[in-house]
Amino acid sequence: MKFDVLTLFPEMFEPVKQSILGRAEEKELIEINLINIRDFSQDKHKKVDDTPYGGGAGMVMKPDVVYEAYQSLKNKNAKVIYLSPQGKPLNQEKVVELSKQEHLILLCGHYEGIDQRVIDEIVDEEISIGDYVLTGGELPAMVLIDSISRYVEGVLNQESVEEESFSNGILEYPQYTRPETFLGKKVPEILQSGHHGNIAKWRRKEALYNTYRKRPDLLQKQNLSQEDRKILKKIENIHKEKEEK
Ligand code: 4H6
Repeated sequence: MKFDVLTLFPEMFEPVKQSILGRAEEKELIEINLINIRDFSQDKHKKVDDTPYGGGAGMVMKPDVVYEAYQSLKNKNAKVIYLSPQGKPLNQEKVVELSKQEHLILLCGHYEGIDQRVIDEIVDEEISIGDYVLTGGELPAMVLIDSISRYVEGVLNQESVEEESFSNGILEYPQYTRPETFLGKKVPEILQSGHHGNIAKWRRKEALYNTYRKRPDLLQKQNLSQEDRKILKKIENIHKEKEEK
């Protein structure tokens, strides 16, 4: 998977080029190509922004500079993604969909954003990582790179990727490791029983319970099995009983 990143702040990506993704890059499973948009300014002062037409606060990134940076890319067949608060909210389904691409171009805006004309010309998809405002599109681009890379074969143990939270649409079950007793609290006995069938059932119940308590909205979208519905009914009833007390 190749990422071309158009940004005014390439240094910000250094941490991502290390750790897990760094190793994946070493193995050449992932390539992060950073393009400094400022290198394409024709101006003697390397100016990349200007005041907004119509007035108002802040500055707007110049369309010509962004366009030249884009034109410098070798392969322009790839999807261009603009990270912006106006984009479609990112979710795991979108992450999985994008992970099937072999090449993505990520456009990071700064100041008040980028001149609309160049966006209309080069951008295929506008994505937001959530309903809040950041100073630039770099952190969202890193979020996208990190979340997509987990699905690139060989980057992670694919077994754990398939098992995890969200890939099946509900939250995960709780995890435990040694010591067996911590602050007087014992690990749930069933996890030491060695009975894989019972452990799987217990984990499914805990996952459904977690989702019911913390993200009931996720349950609405689910195609739950007959068995899951039964478990949820029980969870709901236990909850109601507690409220009545
Ligand atoms: C493009 C357009 C993404 C990029 C405007 C980017 C949040 C997200 C930015 C802006 C971002 C997100 C600049 C508009 C600062 C507000 C950079 N913020 N903004 N949620 N900021 O994915 O002012």
